[in-house]
Amino acid sequence: MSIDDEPVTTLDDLKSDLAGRHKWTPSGGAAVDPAIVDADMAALDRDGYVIWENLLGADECEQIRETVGPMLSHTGRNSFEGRRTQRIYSVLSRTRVCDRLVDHPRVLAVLDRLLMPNYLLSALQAINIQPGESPQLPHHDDGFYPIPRPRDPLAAATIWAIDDFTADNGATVVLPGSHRWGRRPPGPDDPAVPVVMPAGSCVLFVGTLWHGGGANTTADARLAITAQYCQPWLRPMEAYTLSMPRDAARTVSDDIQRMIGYSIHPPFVGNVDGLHPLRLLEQP
Ligand SMILES: O=C(O)CCC(=O)C(=O)O
Repeated sequence: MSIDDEPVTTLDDLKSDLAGRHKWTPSGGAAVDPAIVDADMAALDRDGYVIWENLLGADECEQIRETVGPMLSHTGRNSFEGRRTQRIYSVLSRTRVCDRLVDHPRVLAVLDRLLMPNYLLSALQAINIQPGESPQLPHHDDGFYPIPRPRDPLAAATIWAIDDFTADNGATVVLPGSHRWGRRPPGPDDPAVPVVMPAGSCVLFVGTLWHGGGANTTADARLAITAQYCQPWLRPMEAYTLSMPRDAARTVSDDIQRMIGYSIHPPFVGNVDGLHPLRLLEQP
């Protein structure tokens, strides 16, 4: 390109991809049949959530359980984390075994429509709800961004069942349609539905949907992996560019690199010293 080729003549031009070496590329979600994504989006629009059964095989759930299980230790520090719930934060910086959940094509295909290009991974946690746990306080996941409702979601979450989710072992409880509510919290008359699904299944819901972990009145724990995603112009909950060593960041997929901050929200958000952050991964 010659120095006289001017790519920016209006402010709208600043919203385009100005990167030279590291242009935006389609996500792995592009491989999903658009008719399937249309149906997922219709469910999200109507209910605020969509359930996909059996996306993982029993062997994949077992591999996750074997890897994550030994990392589970202390229980929550308050009733929101869950006094009888074990959590592992920043799973992405500890193991590669959940990567296939984070960049699963069905998930990315929906996020590609729901959020802006270069959306970010906000959190990747394991949540093990133990016997005796009480229901978690209902909440919506983008509630800590101080932008009043009703509004479009600023984020989305997946919860992957590694154990079967049943009505009494702590299955996530959702309030269908609550993503459209204004400022009001749930009341006793609002229908709440446990997300009953077999191990290997996933529920994806928008950041405005009211939900919470369920009570576990059984004798067995309920293990789940949750990945949360947010708009590329928001601060994610977990700071992966701090927690993931660069050598580890080099080993993850292009989609995950993009989602952990090796990407730009045009024109400048996320730059490193004026350059695209992927240049850091090119350096030895
Ligand atoms: O574990 C669950 O089913 C839901 C947990 C949750 O919503 C949360 O901790 O924010």
